[in-house]
Amino acid sequence: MAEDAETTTRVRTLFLSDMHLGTKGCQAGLLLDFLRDYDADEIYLVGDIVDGWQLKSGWYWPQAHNDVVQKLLRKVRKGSTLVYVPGNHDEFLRDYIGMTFGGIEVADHRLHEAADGKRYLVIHGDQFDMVVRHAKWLAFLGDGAYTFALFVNTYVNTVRRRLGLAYWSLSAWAKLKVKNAVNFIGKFEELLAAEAKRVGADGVICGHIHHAANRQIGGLTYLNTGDWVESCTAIVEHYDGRMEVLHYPSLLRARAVDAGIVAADAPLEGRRAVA
Ligand SMILES: [Mn+2]
Repeated sequence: MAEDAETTTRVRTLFLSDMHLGTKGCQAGLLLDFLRDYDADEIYLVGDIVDGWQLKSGWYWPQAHNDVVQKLLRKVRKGSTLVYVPGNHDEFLRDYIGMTFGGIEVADHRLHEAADGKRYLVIHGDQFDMVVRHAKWLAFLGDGAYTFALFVNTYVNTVRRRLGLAYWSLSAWAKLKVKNAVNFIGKFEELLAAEAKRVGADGVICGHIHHAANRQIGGLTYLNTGDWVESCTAIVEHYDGRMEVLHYPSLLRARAVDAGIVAADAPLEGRRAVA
């Protein structure tokens, strides 16, 4: 029933990130429903789709997580283009950048041209963790230090992976420093917008910090896909090039209210968890 053309919304592009499949936090049920509701010509998986770090410390792979993968593969078979931009939790895929598997392309980042001609840098965003944390020092040390921090960030994560250490998470770290979390998110957003400008794009579409957004920063469009652990959000590009952040629990509630199933002031579906 959910596959009916009537109930499926088709969009030009769908951007999803931070599903963290392979962890108990992943809201695979809601994600499956979302994937039944939306179809796209092109799908970008913007990193942290499968949580390789978590799977290494104990296998957790329920049927629903399999279903999500099957659902995505099915969309590819039916003609959707799929680009997988790995993040830090699925960085094992970074060894396969530039390769294509069964119609799925693995890319470190990508310039996406929207229907209105706007160009967006699509990147997970963890590459900037080190810069966010040491912003003051780097500003003091200058341009070379910035490039060096980007390099060190990648190197440190690779070494941690080889040593079998747990991943280091910017969002978890920022949340511990609650007072500063807003500053860190702001800094992350500014840096990603600056990177888009540096590569000559009009905006950036990233994930990583589990904080969906659609805002203008210094004349650039900053879009964040959010996640499927806490907020259950995605970005869609409509056929006119308009970008929209979808908060799926809100969409479900609006539908239920329309159908008279739920009162307008009922709480949102989906639980809150700590990433
Ligand atoms: Mn990440």
